[in-house]
Amino acid sequence: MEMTLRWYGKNFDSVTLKEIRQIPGVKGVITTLYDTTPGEVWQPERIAALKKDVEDAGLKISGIESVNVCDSIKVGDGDRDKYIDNYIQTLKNLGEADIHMVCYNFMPVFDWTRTELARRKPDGSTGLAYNQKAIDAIDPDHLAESVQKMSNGTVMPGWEPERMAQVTKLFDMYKDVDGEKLFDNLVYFLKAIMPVCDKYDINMAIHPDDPAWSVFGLTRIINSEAGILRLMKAVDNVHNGVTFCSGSYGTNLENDLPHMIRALGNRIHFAHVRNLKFNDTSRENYDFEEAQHLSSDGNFDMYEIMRALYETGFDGPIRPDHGRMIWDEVDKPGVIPGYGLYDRALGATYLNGLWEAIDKAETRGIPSGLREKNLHK
Ligand code: DNO
Repeated sequence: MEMTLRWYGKNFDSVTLKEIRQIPGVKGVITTLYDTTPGEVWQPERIAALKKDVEDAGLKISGIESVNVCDSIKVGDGDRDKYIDNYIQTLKNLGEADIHMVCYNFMPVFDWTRTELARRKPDGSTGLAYNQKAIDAIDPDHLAESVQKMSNGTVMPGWEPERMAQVTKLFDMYKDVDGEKLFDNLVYFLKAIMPVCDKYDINMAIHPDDPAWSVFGLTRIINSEAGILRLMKAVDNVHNGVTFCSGSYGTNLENDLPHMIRALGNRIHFAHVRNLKFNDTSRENYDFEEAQHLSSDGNFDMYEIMRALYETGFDGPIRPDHGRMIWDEVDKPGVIPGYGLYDRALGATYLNGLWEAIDKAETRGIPSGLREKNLHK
């Protein structure tokens, strides 16, 4: 595996490439052209400039998160083929720049959803949290205002005010899109882009729905082992792969994360590894918060997750995921919720430590016989 950190680009991120370069074991960044609009072609000069920024800092681009898919493709309207052609052109431009992993999602209207961006923990740090009652209290007709109130002025990617201003129109676009239609539109999109992915060896890595269920009555389909394996089968090409995000699939405690990793095997092209702490699992008041990465701080066994990745021979980019705000970082301008420096750096170091320990146990002959396990190929 290749340890990376997400970086939003020099005009958007409060974290610098120099800082990232100083985190032990981090060799690459996962980045994007954050100011492009879904549907637009990424121009070769802009990709080259981004690459130069990263390489001048002694790092490499390990992948893109995200080339967002526009709503026309998701709902399958009359413009979708035009936008798919644009997406193919963007992939070609990325392939020619020697970039081979692209993360994207297929969630209707919203990307990830949290109800609090700065819930205070006993140690004084803050982190993102989700509470079902807070979601249920939102009147979908006044979503834009509610989101603004919830987020206290900071904005989660995908929830920008310009987008929220159009939320009624967006909901309208999806009114006839049920799970089957969304799935068919996703398959249509993937089949159309596979030839360019084959040509340039680009691994597409779909990000799961976060949280792993429908929100505000909008259907969601990439949130369970059965759902993701169905997609792998429907477009059975190794370039049709997965971002394995423990913090997203893990929101639904019925998802057995190590089992899913083994079932997906070589279709995992990118991993987001983080922990969650559940405070209430009753349906009405389901409540979880994003915890420190350590197993002992949350509900996931991070060792088992890393071990499952190791056993499948995972060699793609991995990143620590959202971090808490610690050491007064919250006061830094431009910090994107969940994407400060310090806690993510601690996460990277912890994950590297787990990996080293697993690797040494394996290569020094501590019993396992694990590699021969039945993996999905
Ligand atoms: C949240 C992220 C997501 C992810 C997109 C992929 O922090 O993991 O926003 O980047 O869903 O397209």
